[in-house]
Amino acid sequence: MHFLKDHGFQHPIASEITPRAVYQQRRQLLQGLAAAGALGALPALRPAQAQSPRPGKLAALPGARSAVAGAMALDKPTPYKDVTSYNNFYEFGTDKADPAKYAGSLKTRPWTVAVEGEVRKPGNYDLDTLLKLAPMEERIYRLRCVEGWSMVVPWVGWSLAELIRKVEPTGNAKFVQFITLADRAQMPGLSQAVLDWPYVEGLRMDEALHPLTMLAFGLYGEVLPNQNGAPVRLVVPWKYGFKSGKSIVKIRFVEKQPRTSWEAAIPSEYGFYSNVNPKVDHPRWSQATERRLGEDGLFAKKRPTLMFNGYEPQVGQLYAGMDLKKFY
Ligand SMILES: Nc1nc2c(c(=O)[nH]1)N[C@H]1C(S)=C(S)[C@@H](COP(=O)(O)O)O[C@H]1N2
Ligand SMILES: [Mo]
Repeated sequence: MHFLKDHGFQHPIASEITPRAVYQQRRQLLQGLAAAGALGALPALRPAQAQSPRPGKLAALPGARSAVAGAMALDKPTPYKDVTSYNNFYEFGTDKADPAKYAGSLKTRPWTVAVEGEVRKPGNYDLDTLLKLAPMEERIYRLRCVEGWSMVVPWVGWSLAELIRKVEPTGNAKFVQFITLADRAQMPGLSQAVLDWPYVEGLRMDEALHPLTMLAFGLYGEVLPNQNGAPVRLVVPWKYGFKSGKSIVKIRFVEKQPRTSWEAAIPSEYGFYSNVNPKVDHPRWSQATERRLGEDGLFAKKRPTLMFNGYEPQVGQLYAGMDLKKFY
């Protein structure tokens, strides 16, 4: 859906690259929509299907207004088509094309996220409450998969810290666990014993509270397509993609470092931290370079991978003094 094509809006700044200019234009429009009070006027969610229309607009303020302004990726956003057709979402199959093909069966409403564990205000948050919990921001982040490919995504959401502060963690809350949906009726991939379902991930408390860490509800100014983790997913841009759990149903605050699904499956390959690090190779893949979806050829790994995926100025301090080879 290219709603910008028809609305007749003239962008005041001439830009060198057409897709970027179009995109900037869209951002300005979104800004206008948000200012005009369109925020919250979400259309009904529809299941995502390959070739089907996109799920509908999701207005957001540009993240440039927020505390994370300096971290915004200047890279050209990866085309919507690539972002939504080349996915890892093993609950729908292990082929990159499977999630777009099969995630249409995911029912994203009603949806609640349970918040439990070491918090003073545990409870169930329904999707509508979450959508209004904090102002929606658009943030363009790089996403680097441990398999050696990457993309640049304009996410829509807000800092996870907004929710964390509201639920008032106790002094015992040292880690946060993210539990995602595991429903055999909706997720054909669950019949394969690839991982111990549900898919669970975790962050250290300071990582979870970091302003870059976000709960995302949309991308490209629209509601998240199911294959990207609808209706709500985590985005942790300085860590390998698998730390960013999709279709989250539970957030649990705990005292001890929780075991993640990937750690449980292959502990020698997947650590708890999994910070993007070009100097620490995965046993099966070099992490020095990466292939950018939509730019590099299918197998060419042309780009040097950046320390902490380029977010070292923002997050490096979290790991000061830590041996990143040991804590991979
Ligand atoms: N529930 C769940 N979340 C998941 C995964 C998954 O298989 N199941 N795959 C992860 C991996 S390996 C990556 S790289 C990212 C991919 O997100 P994207 O498809 O939106 O690019 O989602 C992560 N979150
Ligand atoms: Mo990944």
